[in-house]
Amino acid sequence: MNRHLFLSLWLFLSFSLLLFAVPGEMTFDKYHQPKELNALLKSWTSKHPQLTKLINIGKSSGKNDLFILRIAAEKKGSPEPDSRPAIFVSANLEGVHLVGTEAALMLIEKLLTKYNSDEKIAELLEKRTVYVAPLLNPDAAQNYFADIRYERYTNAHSIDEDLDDLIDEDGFDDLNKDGLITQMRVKDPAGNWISNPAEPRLMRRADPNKGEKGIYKIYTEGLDNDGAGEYNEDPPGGVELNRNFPHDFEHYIRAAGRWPVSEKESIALVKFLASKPNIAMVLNFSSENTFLNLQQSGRTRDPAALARVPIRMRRLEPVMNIDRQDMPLMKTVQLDYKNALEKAKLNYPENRAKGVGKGSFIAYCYYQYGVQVFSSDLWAIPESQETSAMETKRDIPAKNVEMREGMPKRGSARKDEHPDIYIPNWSYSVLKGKGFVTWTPYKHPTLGDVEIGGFVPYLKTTPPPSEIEKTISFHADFYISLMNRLPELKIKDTQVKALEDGLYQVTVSFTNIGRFPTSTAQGRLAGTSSPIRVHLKMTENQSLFSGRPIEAIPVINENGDIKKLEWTIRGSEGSKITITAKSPKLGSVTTTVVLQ
Ligand SMILES: [Ca+2]
Ligand SMILES: [Ca+2]
Ligand SMILES: [Ca+2]
Ligand SMILES: [Ca+2]
Repeated sequence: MNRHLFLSLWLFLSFSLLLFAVPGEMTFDKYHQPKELNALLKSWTSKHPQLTKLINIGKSSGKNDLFILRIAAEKKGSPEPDSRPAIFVSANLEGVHLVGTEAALMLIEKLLTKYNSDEKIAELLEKRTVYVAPLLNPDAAQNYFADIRYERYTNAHSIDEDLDDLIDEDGFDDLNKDGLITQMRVKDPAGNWISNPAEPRLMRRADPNKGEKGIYKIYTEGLDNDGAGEYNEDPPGGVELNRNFPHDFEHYIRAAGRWPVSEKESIALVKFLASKPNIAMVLNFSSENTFLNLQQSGRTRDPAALARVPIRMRRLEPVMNIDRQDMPLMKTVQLDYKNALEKAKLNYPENRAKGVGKGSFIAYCYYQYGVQVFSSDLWAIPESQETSAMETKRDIPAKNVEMREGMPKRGSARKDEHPDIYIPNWSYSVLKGKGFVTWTPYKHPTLGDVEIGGFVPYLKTTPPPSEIEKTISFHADFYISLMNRLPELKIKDTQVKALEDGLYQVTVSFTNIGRFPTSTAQGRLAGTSSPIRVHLKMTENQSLFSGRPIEAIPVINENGDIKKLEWTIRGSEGSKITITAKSPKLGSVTTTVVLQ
């Protein structure tokens, strides 16, 4: 082949490859930085103007934009998107749950790109509205991409954690210059930590009942920057947003905020929800997994606090349990989720699913905002079949093994002795050891001889890039299937019966063909789920003999439950009456009957 021809062909080919590879194709094999995410949202809005609207609900403490993407197909004749029954999808309020942000992005992508090809998605977006907030704690999430990485849950609202009149004066320091903030362990007779006899990489508290005595103190990697005797006691940032909501709020705990919704992000979110009474369901991504654990886990965070309240005073506490009437539905969805997980061959260790946290966003959404709420954590470190700790011993430095001397001898590390035992094994086999920093000696200016090491930040919350796509795709599909289950109000039947003296009996049957009831029992209890209001519109020469012109139906259960309303009306034969039923979370239905 002519050399020039070959060269130009080669150039042409590589150029066209470049052209085809770049546009549009979204991949989910990395975590998107907040600024990339914002650019993505903007590009989606310009690419799909008929389907999207970008809503800015304000800025975080760190002056990052808080975006919500509204997705709804605007069609002639269908109601305006903000007044259709809606679903709110929230992600990454915790800041460390980056995989939640990716799941929200994939959900958006699926809805937008499948609108033209998938009938169910088209129907969903023509009937309903989906609001997606992919990153609700940008200040904290930013830290994953920082030069020095540490797990951060707090926004940038600086607070004085240790009340020394200095703000953010003592944060973490990357002493061994590996770009990660891990731990320091220091031999100290007053310490109450030991390294696990069979797995010296892992630290746990010594159990005096078993004759163990602590030999280590543990600190987060850093210096005593202000020389006040404590280490890293006041790092940058302040409030954990997913503890800053009103339900079961932890007063007097600084990380939870000074009062419920004290933070820019949380108040913006609550205001947005309040302005949208059409939101009927919240689907959330956080470390809380309500499909596998419905408990109010915040409850057990501090058992001592629980014991202080006398039983007769308990009723003053916030509601802590899913309402009995809401339970069967939750159970049904849980079962569907588990079956779907199994079908997708996604192995999730159920026993590690976290329940709902105190002051968390989803606790607020269910108990006070009063809607259906589901949350998934998307991923957990897989627990392989009892990998023996002995197998992984080869990467334990000999020096650490020496430290086992003087401690009770154990054959192998058992799960009940150290529930985290599977993590180093997984890190070793899947991450090729990158999940754990081997304990290495370091000369600390004030603590003296220490060792720096431990789990790398984000290990437990953040799947490795190769594992992102499978789980987020599964969950995006599952969430879309839940959106399709929303209640749907229909008029099933109307009957008119002529009585004597120009009186007519009008009966209308309303039904709900969706797979969720029209309101939650908790929402009715909290007074936040409005009933279905039925209006009877009569003409001047008609009058109501019995029944009321406006009726309220508190709830119609799922799967075709029926509620009947009856009126007796005086009017002339052949005249018409219009009956309309509506609720912000259901939209409206109308029928006209003829008196005859
Ligand atoms: Ca201090
Ligand atoms: Ca301080
Ligand atoms: Ca380090
Ligand atoms: Ca200090």
